[in-house]
Amino acid sequence: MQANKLKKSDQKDLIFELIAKEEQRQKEMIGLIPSENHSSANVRAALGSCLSSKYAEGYPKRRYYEGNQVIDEIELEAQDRLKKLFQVPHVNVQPYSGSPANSAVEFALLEEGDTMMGLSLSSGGHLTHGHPKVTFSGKYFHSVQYGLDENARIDYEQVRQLALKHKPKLIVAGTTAYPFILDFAKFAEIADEVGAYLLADISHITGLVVAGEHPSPIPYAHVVMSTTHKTFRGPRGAMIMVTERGLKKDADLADKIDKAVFPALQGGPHNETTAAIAIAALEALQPEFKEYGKQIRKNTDTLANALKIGGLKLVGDGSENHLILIDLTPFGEGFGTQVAFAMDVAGIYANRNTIPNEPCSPFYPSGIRIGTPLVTTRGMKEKEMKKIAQWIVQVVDRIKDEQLPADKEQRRTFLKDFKKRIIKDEALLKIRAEVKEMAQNFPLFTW
Ligand code: DSN
Repeated sequence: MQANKLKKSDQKDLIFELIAKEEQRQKEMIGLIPSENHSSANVRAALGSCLSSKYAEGYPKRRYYEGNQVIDEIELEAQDRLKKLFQVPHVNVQPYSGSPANSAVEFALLEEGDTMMGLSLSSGGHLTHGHPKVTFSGKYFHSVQYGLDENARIDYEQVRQLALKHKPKLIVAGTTAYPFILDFAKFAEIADEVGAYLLADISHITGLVVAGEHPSPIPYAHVVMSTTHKTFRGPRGAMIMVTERGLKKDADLADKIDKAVFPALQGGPHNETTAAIAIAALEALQPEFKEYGKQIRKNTDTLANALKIGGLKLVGDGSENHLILIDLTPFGEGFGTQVAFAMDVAGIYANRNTIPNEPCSPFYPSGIRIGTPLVTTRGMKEKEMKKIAQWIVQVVDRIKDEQLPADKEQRRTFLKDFKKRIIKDEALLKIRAEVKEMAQNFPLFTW
């Protein structure tokens, strides 16, 4: 009980010690999770501000609480900056994060039982894009999932055939583990052919779109949704944009989206996040942001090539965005868990991930998902990417004999024992020391 009492100064609270510990971890390690990013001091200052003390249910000038004069100005400014950045007529900045935002779009556009289409999770899609049985989108709607062709690219002919057959009301073009460019024009052509709405979920690639390093969905999609904390480099949050094309298809579209976010699915917006999104939008409007996007692409290509030179196989043989999927099947099926854990011991954190046509299982996947948004924000360039690739190759080589037992019952015991042993592995700890030495030279956020 004593330990739970507030100390004289909040600064001595254990939680602050843990925050400092996490900051140190981030500084000493190399983050390759493609959906994470470091944000600026200004973004973080807004998140820790008095704005979180205020309720503001409703929209600017139409609130259900008094005292929102300043909050209104902040939300309108956030909307204006994003409208300018993306050249769209309508933006909603209130969704709490990506999944609530996608749920809101689906709730706005579909009735229970209506058909929607999205990329399957195992092909690099997202849970909220209609993953069957366990998700809102898969349970309440009739979900049809499309997949990839033999080159690990979206199979647009399959998308078209499925759309013609099932006549979806909504087609989602969006990914979470897909290393290639999305052809929004092709998606729009298919959506138009069957009269569907097209939702582009650009959460992973927003920063690249802003920087001109990925084609923009704005001329093609009716609704564009994105989280704000990935390549966009803002706070944890999301935005839903309605395009001119969307308003042409459905004059009430903006109103439907707003009503789905509030009051249908959410209560009071997180004003501190709204302010931080506005700050991130201003940062993204600066010419330096384009340099950031360019460097992400250079870093990803360099990392991908160096991994291939080191003997690793990549899904689709490379990357056209910020993300790389390493296919570990040449070493053995279901090797992703061991590699992700060993990389973490060596100071490099990433995701274990399924690969297309996963031969093992989502619990024991055969791939690793990595990306360069975090390291690029830290100011790392091609030289560092080559070094990181070498370390990853060394880690894989070090543990290549640590294969999952064929017997499913024995897998859990094997992994428990593997983790216990590998956390003390001298070769991996030596890499960790080298990683720390390099990482410490790079602040978390450089401009
Ligand atoms: N969790 C996000 C990602 O890692 O891609 C998707 O929601």
